[in-house]
Amino acid sequence: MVRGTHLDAVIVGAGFAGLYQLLCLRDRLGLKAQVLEAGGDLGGTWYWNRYPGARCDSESHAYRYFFSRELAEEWESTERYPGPAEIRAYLDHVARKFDLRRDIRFNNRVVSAQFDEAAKHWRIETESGERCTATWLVTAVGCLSSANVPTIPGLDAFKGRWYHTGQWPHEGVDFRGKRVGQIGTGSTGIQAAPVIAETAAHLTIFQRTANYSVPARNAPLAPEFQRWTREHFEQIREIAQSTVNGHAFRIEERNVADVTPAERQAIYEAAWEKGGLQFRATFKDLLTDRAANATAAEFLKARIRATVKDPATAEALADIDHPYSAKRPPIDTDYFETFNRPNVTLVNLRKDPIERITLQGICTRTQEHPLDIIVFATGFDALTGPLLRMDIRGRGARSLREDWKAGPETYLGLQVPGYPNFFTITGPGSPSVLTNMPVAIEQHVEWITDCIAHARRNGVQTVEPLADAAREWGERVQEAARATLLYDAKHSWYFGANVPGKPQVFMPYAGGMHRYRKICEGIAAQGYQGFVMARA
Ligand code: NA7
Repeated sequence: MVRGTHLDAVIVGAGFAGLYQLLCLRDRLGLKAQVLEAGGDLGGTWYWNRYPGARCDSESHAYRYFFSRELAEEWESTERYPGPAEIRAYLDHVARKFDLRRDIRFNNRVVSAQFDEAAKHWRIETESGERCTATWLVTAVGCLSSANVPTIPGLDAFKGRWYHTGQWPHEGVDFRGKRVGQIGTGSTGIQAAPVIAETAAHLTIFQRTANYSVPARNAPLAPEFQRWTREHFEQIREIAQSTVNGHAFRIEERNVADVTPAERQAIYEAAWEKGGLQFRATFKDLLTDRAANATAAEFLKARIRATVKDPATAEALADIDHPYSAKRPPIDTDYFETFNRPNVTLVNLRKDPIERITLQGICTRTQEHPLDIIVFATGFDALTGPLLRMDIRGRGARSLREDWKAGPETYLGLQVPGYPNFFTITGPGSPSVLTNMPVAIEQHVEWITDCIAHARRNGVQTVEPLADAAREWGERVQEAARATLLYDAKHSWYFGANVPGKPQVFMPYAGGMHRYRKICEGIAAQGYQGFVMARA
């Protein structure tokens, strides 16, 4: 239930971003604020993503809030990478500690928000028809929360069950004795397949784009490491807040060409043994120099060939068409080993594309694959999807869906021209998905909080960016991407390429979290340059 008719602030979403934004606006600024959340409980991404094998790719000691040392001392992570249940428990702990639940309304999906120019506030409506108004509207809807179920003819008539990994049933899915088809081999599919294969009668994996993966090497955390992370809270925070990606490890200063081939091989082997996203931090030019990147790519392809016993399957898995890390690099637990199981088959969609779904299964060009269950590990309508699912209207009832037809236009990924008092936490145009998310979230939440505090102190009624500032920022976002190999993988979801009809624009800011943080700080210090702060 939406309480009251007018609020100072409405925050949409109760994940990492929404909780911290509520805490900042309510307890630090004293605002009457409320969170509206579509799900039945806290968690955001982790409320919905409960598929088999789901686990965060960021390490536990970095995938957390850094605003409170006390909080860090109270919370004990149990594994190297947190799973969805542990993340939800952590957020529940945060909500209890700061008494946040009393201002969160669950099962309230926001469907529309319109800026009322005369009253200078937002009119917000939920799916059930509840209405409220708010001076400030902050979206904390996540970047990967709008499921992408591809339109494949025949799905409606499929006699079996089908699921999208991002909308997984809370009671789980029983794969025992079932013939399962999994479409998608991104981070999610790579996590899910080994676990599904353990119980399914047969698992057929439909691969469109072959992918690199590095072992995650998840394990219970040793008490000494847990103690170390508590004792080194400030150092870990300092690293996480000053690195390119917001992780608690630094990218090595060396280039690939600085070492001999033998040294390079030893470095890659050590990183492989260590496991995780740190593999891409072994050399500083991996994402900027094609030849450098090719050495990592070859190392990883050789690992696939050495692991997968069937040569044709190994070749299909190693036939990767983009530089390492140019698409989001997955980490895994026994993914390639899974293809050595007798109950697992790979279908290479590049050679044998899906034509339709039949009553009994999936029909590719050459054959029908009979299935009881189809798992869509097909990703998300990333970054813009969760925002555009709502009908957001700014000045003159202009529509965000219309304004972003050719791609998102934001200033710093924080605000949109023509949409006053509207802030987008980790919105398109900010580092967002290229980072360890909680670090990017904290930076945005604190910046937004300071901006609102500044506006209130100065009698400012509306804050919105200049159109020119947004246009120039958009150019900087493209420029930053072009300086990296991320720009080479035109078929990645960073460009929106996974959703048919979506404009092909590189969406996140690839210039680095450390640089972005300084840009935002500088803009605020110069009196919010590029923003219009209107008093009337
Ligand atoms: P991703 O990374 O978008 O992966 C989705 C996968 O599904 C990928 O292999 C896609 O192939 C495949 N896909 C998507 N649509 C289709 C169709 N129509 N047919 C066949 N295959 C398809 O999503 P994830 O959920 O794995 O990961 C999202 C993020 O969550 C991840 O990056 C982390 O940040 C956490 P494609 O590569 O597009 O050819």
